[in-house]
Formats: sequence, C-alpha cells, structure tokens
Amino acid sequence: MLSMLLTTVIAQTAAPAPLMPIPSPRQLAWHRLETYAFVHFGPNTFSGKEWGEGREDPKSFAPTALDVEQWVKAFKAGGMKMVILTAKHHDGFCLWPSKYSTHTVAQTDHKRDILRELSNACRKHGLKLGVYLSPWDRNHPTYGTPEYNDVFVKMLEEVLTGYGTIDEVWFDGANGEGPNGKRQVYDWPRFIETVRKHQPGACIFSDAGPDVRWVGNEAGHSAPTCWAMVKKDRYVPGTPHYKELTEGAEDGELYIPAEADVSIRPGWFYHADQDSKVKSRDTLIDLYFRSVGQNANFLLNVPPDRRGILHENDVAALAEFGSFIKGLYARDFARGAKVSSSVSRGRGFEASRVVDGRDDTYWAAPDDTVSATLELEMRPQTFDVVMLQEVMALGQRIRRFSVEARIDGGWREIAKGTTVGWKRLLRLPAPVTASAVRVRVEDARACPTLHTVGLLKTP
Ligand code: FUL
Repeated sequence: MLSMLLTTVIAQTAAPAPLMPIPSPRQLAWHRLETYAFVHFGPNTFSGKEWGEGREDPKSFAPTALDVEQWVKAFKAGGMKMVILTAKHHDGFCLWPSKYSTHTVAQTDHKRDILRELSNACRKHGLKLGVYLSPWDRNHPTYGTPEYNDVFVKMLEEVLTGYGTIDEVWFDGANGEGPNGKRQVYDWPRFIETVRKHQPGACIFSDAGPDVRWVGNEAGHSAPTCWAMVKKDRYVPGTPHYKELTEGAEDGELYIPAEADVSIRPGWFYHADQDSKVKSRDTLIDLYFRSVGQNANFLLNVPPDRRGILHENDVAALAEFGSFIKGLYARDFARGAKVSSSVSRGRGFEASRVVDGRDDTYWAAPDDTVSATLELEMRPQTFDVVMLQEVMALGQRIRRFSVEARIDGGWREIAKGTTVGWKRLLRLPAPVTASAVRVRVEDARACPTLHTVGLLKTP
C-alpha cells in the first residue's frame, strides 16, 4: 500500500512524458525568434519584374547608395530577430560572387558581395541571418540536367561555409523551366544533407519542411486552429495542400511548425509605384496577432529600393510596428498574481510558474487529466490581450480552452479558442479591468502544460 502511494507521488512529480512528435533543439530556437525580416533584392529591383528571366544584364544591378546597415537598423527597430536574404532568386542572379555562375555580383561594376555585407551588419547589430536560395534557376546553363544538382550543392556550400552562422535556409518550391526549356528534378535529400552538414543549427524551410513549413498563403497569417504537426508523406516542395499547411494536423506524425510570409508591399521586390501601398502599422499589428498570436512565426518582407536602402515609408512602418510590439510586452499584468489550479501534479509544477515570466519552468496537470482550470487572483488590472504558451518541448497538447475574468464581482467569459502552441494571443474587443482571471483548459491530447499566462495591454 505504502509503495503504491509512493509510486503515485513520484509519478506525479516527474515531468510529463513528451507527447510525440516534439521539436528538435533547432526548431525550439526557431520558435523563439517569432518575428523576422525577408529581403527580396536583385536585378528585379531594377527591371520592375517579380520573376526575372535570367537574361538581365548583371550590370543593371546597380544600387546608387547601397547601405545594408541601414536595412539592419530599420529591422532592429521593427523588432525583427533575423534577416533572410534572397541570395539567389528564380532569375539565378547570385548576390554573392559564386564561382559556379557567371550571373552574379562579380559581374557588376561595383562588385559588392551583398551577402557578406549583410552578414557583417547582422553580426554587428545582433541579428541572425538566413538565406533564400531558389533551386529554380532561369539562368544557369546546366539547369534541367543532373549536373545542375551538383552546381546547386556547390552554391549552397559557398553560402553555408563562407558567411558565419546561418539560422534558416529557405527553399522556394517553385520549379519552372530553365534557359533550355527543361525542368529540373531536384535532389532534395542531397540539398538537405548539405545544409545539415555545414549548418546543423539551421532550420530548413520549404512547403514540406523538414523543419519549418509554409503557412499555405502569402498573406502573412495562420489560422485560429494551428497545430505544429503535419501528416507524413503528404508534402513535397511545390505541391502544397493549402488548408492543411495553414492549420496543421492534430494527429500529424511530423513536427513542422508554420511560418507566415508576407510582403510589406504588394510585390516581393521593390517597385516605385508601390511606395504609397506600404502596409500600415495597424495592418502589420493585425498580421502579428494572426501569425505569432496563432502559433506561427511571422516573416515580413521589406524590399530595398534602387538606391539599395529601405524606402522611408517602409522604415516608418517598421518603426511603428516595432514600438507597438515593445509596448505590448512592456508590462505583464499577470506578474505577481496568486495562482491556483484545480488539479496538482505536485512539486516542481506549481501553478505559480505560469506567471513567473520564465519559459524554462512550467505548470503541468497530472497524467491522464486533460482538463484543468488555473485561477489568477490579483489587484484589479486593466488589460486587452491574453497570452498563453505551451511547453512545446513536451509536444503540442491543448485542443480547446476558454478564459474568464472577474469583473465587478461577476465572472464573464472574455475569450476562447482551440489550439495554443508556442504562443496564443487573444485580443479582447475592449480593455477589461478584472481582479481575477480563470484559464480553463477544456480538452487536450494529453495532460496540459503551460509555461506562461500573460495579461497584456496594447499601447
Ligand atoms: C514565391 C516566389 O515565386 C516569389 O517570387 C517570392 O520569392 C515568394 C516568397 O516565394 O514562391
């Protein structure tokens, strides 16, 4: 009897067993980034095209006042944690002096290695660096033959070994015809192996992962239900199942979280006639809540202009967005609240951990318990955003939840939802002033975990 009791106590005070599939360390590091910048820059910037044909004169790539540090400073002000550069877009033009192509910055008059300059500026200002390399190449003479896969691997190696740490490699799924009218059969396993060999910490993005998946739209948002998992054998780059990519799959065998990409302008590349169409601060904020706030990372494209700098309008929008994000997290009104929970797993998993501001300690319900309520008691606080975060290292679990607040002595439901994941942000229609908040986890795939319940106020 005593030994049975003891095993129960021990079992309940051990951490929950991970619920497969779970993220790799590189995916966990990626989750932490949340918001980062995309840079589409190249001959298209000068030709006005979105998809260059690969026959553009390299000398046309002639920025008049190139200043990569200006980009990085603007991104930093925008709260971006990484910059992903189109080192090679579909036109095949390389923004570094590749030895394996004659269509690169080495063939320009200025001969500036844009990837080098960006790498240096990112290190200087503490941002991470990612590279977009399009396998589709409308310039390279070997495209459409097995030899091209060797060329692409060599190019990858140049980029992955010569520019310091690379944190994301972005493989575009587009696969069109090359200069000889042929399409390429891409050697994905080899491309992936090359990244793993030279940059084991880098997350690989494509429609199919293996680390990060496309969100299924280029509008910059996921869905209110968004699982980090997807079904196996459903995806190859270039054949997206849009809705499944947006929502993921609760019973997916693979952990491949979503990244929501969008451009701050209608086009991915700079076009002067779009200077007045830069997304407003409010639109960017809305997309932030619908991506980061719905378990996806937010990849915002801001293309340099023909001077080689970010346009004033884009810089202003970035700064306003960045100061909003800073203000949003400036104060968490849940800090200091007294927290209790309807169930207890025991020592080490106390409810109080969800308001301590840490992401390495957490609350967890006992095994076999899929619903539980956390109650926060506090001095009356005014907030309009509720933040929830699961312990993704143990697998995404929560299926359904609701949030209630004690307002003027009575309880009122203020928010509800389905999935939580890395982060769920719930915007309330108006600020509420409450002296207590209840988070009810109504259903989960296994005992729920949360490392954060936050109460925020939009600035
Ligand atoms: C697409 C490309 O075809 C666009 O030009 C752009 O690079 C976008 C991010 O991905 O597949």
